[in-house]
Amino acid sequence: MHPEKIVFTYQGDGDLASIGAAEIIHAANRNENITVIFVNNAIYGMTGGQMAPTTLPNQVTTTTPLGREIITGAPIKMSEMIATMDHIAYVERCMAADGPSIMKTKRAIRKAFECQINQEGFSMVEVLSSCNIGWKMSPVDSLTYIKNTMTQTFPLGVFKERKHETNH
Ligand SMILES: Cc1ncc(C[n+]2csc(CCOP(=O)(O)OP(=O)(O)O)c2C)c(N)n1
Repeated sequence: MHPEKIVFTYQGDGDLASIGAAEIIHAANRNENITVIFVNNAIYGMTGGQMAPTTLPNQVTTTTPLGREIITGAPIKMSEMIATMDHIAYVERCMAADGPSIMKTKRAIRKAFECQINQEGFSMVEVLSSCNIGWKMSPVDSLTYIKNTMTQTFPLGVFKERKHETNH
């Protein structure tokens, strides 16, 4: 409707990987020239800490009090899945766990917006993030959990970077 506008979404994992999973996959597949910031804290935080599709195996949530079992599915790796779409611009997974990782995340988000400004198409930055209340951990422990535990299931890195091409 307004191709001159800068458009971004800011979505949790409950939203992006579950409630809005169909929408994100087709927006990416259409190579919409938008930027998605995907805040993955592995639970539905706002509604009380229920299991999300990204919840880690054996992770305790309010709906998996004994830990997530495989019968409920394995953690969905949205960045890897979306990066299979060859024509999109950029997908990176970062974390917000300490000063350096936050600065790296900032650079990734900047790059994602530059893709959009340069009309290169769909860009997404996944940010592994804490929810210390939902995780029932101290804030400091939850940052350690991101670094040592979440990254085992959700490795950091660039999954898609299409250079020097324009989409439109
Ligand atoms: C279609 C729809 N279903 C249910 C809800 C209710 N709801 C609001 S926030 C939320 C949880 C969101 O979790 P997540 O996206 O992981 O974000 P977080 O709160 O963890 O940052 C839900 C289920 C909603 N807003 N829209």
